[in-house]
Amino acid sequence: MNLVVFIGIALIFGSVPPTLSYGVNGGVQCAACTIVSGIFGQVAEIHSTDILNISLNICDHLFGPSTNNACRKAVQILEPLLFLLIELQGKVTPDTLCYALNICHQDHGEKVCHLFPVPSNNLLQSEIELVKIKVKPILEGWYGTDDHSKGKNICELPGVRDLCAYLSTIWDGMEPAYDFDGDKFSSSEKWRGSHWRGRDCFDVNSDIYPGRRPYYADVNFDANCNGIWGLDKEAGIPWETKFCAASKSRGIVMFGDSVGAHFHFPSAWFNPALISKDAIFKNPTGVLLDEFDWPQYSFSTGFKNITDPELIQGHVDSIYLRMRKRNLCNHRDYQNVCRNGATSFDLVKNVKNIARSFNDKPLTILLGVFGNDVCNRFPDTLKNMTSTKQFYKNIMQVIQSLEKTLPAKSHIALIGLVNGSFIYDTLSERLHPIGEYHGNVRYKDVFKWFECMQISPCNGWLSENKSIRDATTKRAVELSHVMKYIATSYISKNISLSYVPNPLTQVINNWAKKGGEVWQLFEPIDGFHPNQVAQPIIADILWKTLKSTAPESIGPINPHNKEILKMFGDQGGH
Ligand SMILES: *[C@@H]1O[C@H](CO)[C@@H](O)[C@H](O)[C@H]1NC(C)=O
Ligand SMILES: *[C@@H]1O[C@H](CO)[C@@H](O)[C@H](O)[C@H]1NC(C)=O
Ligand SMILES: *[C@@H]1O[C@H](CO)[C@@H](O)[C@H](O)[C@H]1NC(C)=O
Ligand SMILES: *[C@@H]1O[C@H](CO)[C@@H](O)[C@H](O)[C@H]1NC(C)=O
Ligand SMILES: *[C@@H]1O[C@H](CO)[C@@H](O)[C@H](O)[C@H]1NC(C)=O
Ligand SMILES: *[C@@H]1O[C@H](CO)[C@@H](O)[C@H](O)[C@H]1NC(C)=O
Ligand SMILES: [Ca+2]
Ligand SMILES: [Ca+2]
Repeated sequence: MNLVVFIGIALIFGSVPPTLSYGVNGGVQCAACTIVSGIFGQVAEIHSTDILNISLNICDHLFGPSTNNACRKAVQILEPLLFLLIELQGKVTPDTLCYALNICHQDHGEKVCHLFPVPSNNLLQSEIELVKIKVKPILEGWYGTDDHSKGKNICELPGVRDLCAYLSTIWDGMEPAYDFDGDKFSSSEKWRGSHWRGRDCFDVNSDIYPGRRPYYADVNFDANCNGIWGLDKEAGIPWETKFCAASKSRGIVMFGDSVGAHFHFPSAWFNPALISKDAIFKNPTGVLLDEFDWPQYSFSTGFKNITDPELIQGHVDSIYLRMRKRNLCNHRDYQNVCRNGATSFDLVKNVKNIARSFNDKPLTILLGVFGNDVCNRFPDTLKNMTSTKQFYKNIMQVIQSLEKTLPAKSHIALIGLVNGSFIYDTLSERLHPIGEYHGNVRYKDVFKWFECMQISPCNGWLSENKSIRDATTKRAVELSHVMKYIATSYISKNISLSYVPNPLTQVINNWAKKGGEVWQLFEPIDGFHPNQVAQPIIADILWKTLKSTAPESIGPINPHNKEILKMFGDQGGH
């Protein structure tokens, strides 16, 4: 089985904490089983004999070609299942298979959930009984002959256990895995490295990192990693002093959730016709290490041109790039401190992961939780949303802890929540990628199925019931008002605050005005994260807002940019 997809889906679209057991009727694991069987069933239709080879091949891309990597072991354990999948394809739906495996089941008092169409629940039941006979020997091979009727956790299987452990380790912290001096900046890209924060130009000295003030004017070395150092011997002035001292240079932080981190699940991995192609699995490890996030291409801290078109395509523009262009002294001074699924409660905990001390250069923080405070997976979704009172408390707590650590003249831009009404309206009747091959699964089917298993990334906005969707929008608007209220009423001695309405409404309107379709702006797999088409448009709108409402947040244009370019070239790159 394709464990990459398995685990990716297990995080249901970047909106939930990295845990593999929640929901009812089998929850996340049932979802993963059904989706993976769905995709691999389609692969089996196209290249039936190659399915094992394709899986092993994916493992080799993931862990390097060695005969006993954790993934290969897992595939070998799951191999009998792959052959069953080939045998059953076209005869029963993936739901049936996962029920027969008991990964999906019907908990007491819950409905039967299924993603793919079945004529009736009775038929589903009788098919399940038939397939159960076929999977019995497989289950006995895995768990022995004792009672395997209870739902077992796939991560308990011998070969699969290592893989699950590996993934939970890499998704544990928000600090770089490779950071030899402990300053939270890294010299490698992935695993919370320079894709997330400016590259550490000397990773064995914690006094050298992006965003600090120069050390003795950076005459002897580049203490702030902006590529500018040394002495203008003719004038007897350090270059850093000459070019940057009066420039009001500053850094940028994106602090928030999966939207800020730019969550993206490569849709080629959902495409049975492409899944056998080598190119699309060129770098799955990197995707995993970055938690399915692509901050290096995001509207906030993106800095890199896209070079993996099999996985993601489009143009990159960001607040960081524009601040850098405005003042080259800002080079590498960016941090993306976002986590998939973060709510305002998580911000209170995650704020300590922002690397900035009182003596560093001032910072502009874009603080935005786009929806997780109103999005939850519970049946009584409205009752489980963050209240305005609690939201106020959380955001104030974040601001107050930042005030204690941020350099003077820092700025916090509070970004309002998204109005998610558009999601259901634009997607519900469209085919979901998992259903494209057979034309049989629409987004509304996926939404309903998630709701049924209580694993929905957002019961409120993905509900069939319009009054629930409207109530969700209402709460989001109220929480945005809280942010606006804080930004306009809270007086701070040390920092300034501003409110930025969520840019997505304007992004959608501008796009529609130009004749675009709304769905073209969002990730096809999950339907609500802004995709790479939307990212540069968000950057543009956000930039214009910041420039007009809080010009101090972006700083002035540095008149020395041309000289810096001439003297220091690409300033060491990113
Ligand atoms: C699997 O791949 C190997 C090497 O690429 C090849 O020799 C073998 O024939 C393939 N097996 C199948 C069933 O396609
Ligand atoms: C990205 O591509 C554009 C256009 O090809 C080029 O002007 C720019 O320098 C590139 N940026 C980086 C960071 O490589
Ligand atoms: C959801 O709301 C219900 C009813 O108010 C409450 O009993 C339950 O604990 C809440 N669940 C969570 C996870 O907040
Ligand atoms: C503001 O900065 C000063 C140091 O200049 C610090 O002592 C003080 O705690 C800060 N104020 C607040 C409200 O945190
Ligand atoms: C939210 O967006 C919908 C369109 O998707 C619009 O009809 C509605 O008025 C908006 N609600 C608010 C409160 O802005
Ligand atoms: C929609 O939700 C509202 C509020 O929870 C409820 O009162 C109403 O009965 C629901 N409508 C339908 C058709 O289920
Ligand atoms: Ca470091
Ligand atoms: Ca420097």
